[in-house]
Amino acid sequence: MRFDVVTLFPEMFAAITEHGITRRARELGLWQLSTWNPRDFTSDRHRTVDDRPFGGGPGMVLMAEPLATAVEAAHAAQRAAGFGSGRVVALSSGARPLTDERVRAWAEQGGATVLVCGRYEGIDQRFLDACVDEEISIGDFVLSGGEIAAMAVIDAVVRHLPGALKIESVADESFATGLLDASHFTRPEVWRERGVPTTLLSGHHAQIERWRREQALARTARERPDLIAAARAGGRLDERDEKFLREIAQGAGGASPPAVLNPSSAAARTAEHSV
Ligand code: 9D3
Repeated sequence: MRFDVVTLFPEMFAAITEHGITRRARELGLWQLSTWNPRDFTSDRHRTVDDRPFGGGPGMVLMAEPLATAVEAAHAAQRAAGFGSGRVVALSSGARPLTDERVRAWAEQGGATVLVCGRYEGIDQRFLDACVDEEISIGDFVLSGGEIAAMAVIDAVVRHLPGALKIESVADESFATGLLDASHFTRPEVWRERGVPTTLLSGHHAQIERWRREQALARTARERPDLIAAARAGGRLDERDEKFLREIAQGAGGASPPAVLNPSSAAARTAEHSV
C-alpha cells in the first residue's frame, strides 16, 4: 500500500514514519510514504503557494496550480512504482467524517492514494473540482490544517493491513462488535488504595469474558447509546445482553447525572473492587 501526501509540512509525517506500529509496518514493507511539497512546484521567485481570497475575507487560500502539479508528480511516482494512479483524497474540515467501515474497506482495497492536506483558510475550489475524487474529514472539530488528519487516516488504515499488529488486539474488535471497550487493569493489584475488579483476579475465563462484555455494554449504554441501538439493529446483542441492559436501565433511575459529569464512574467502580 502506498500514500503520497501533498503537504507544506512534510516533516510532520515523521510522527508516523518514525514511531510505533506505523513505523514497524513501514519497515516490514507493508506501506510506503512519499511527500510532495507544493512549494517545490511553484515557478515564481518567492515560491508562492497561497493568495488572498477573491471576494475578500480573512486569511489565505492555497492556489490551484502548485497543488495540481504536485498531484501530477505524485501520480507519476505511483505509476513508476508499479501502482496505478491512485485516488486523490483531500482532507477537508467541511467534508463527511471518515468511518471505521470505510477505513477497513480502504485497507482491504490497498493500492495507492494521494492525500492532499489543506492549510490556511482553505483550497481553491477549482483544484478540488478538477483534481480531487473525494474529500474527507476526521470529525467535527477544527484543526489548523490537514496534516494531522492525514496522519490519523494513514494510522487507522495501516493498522488494518495484515501483519501490521503484533497481536490481533481484541480492543481492535471494539468497533467490529459495535461496542466500546471494557476497562483494563494491570499491576500492581492495589494502586493508591484502589483495587482491581475481583472477577479479573479469579481465573474464571468464562466469568471474565462475561464481566468484560457487561462492562462494554454498560459503558456503551452510558457514553454512546447510539451504538447500542446500532448493535441491536445489526443483530449483535443476544438475549443475555438485552437482559443485562434492562437491569442497568432499571438501576440507573432518572437521577444520575450525564456521563460527562461523572468522571469515568471511578467511585462507583471502586466500591465493587477487591479492596
Ligand atoms: C477557522 C477557519 N474555518 C472557518 C469555519 C475553516 C477551516 C479552514 C481550515 C477550518 C479548518 C481548517 C483546517 N482543517 C483541516 O484542514 C482539516 C480538518 C479539520 O479541521 N477537522 C477535522 N478534519 C479535518 S481534515 C482537514
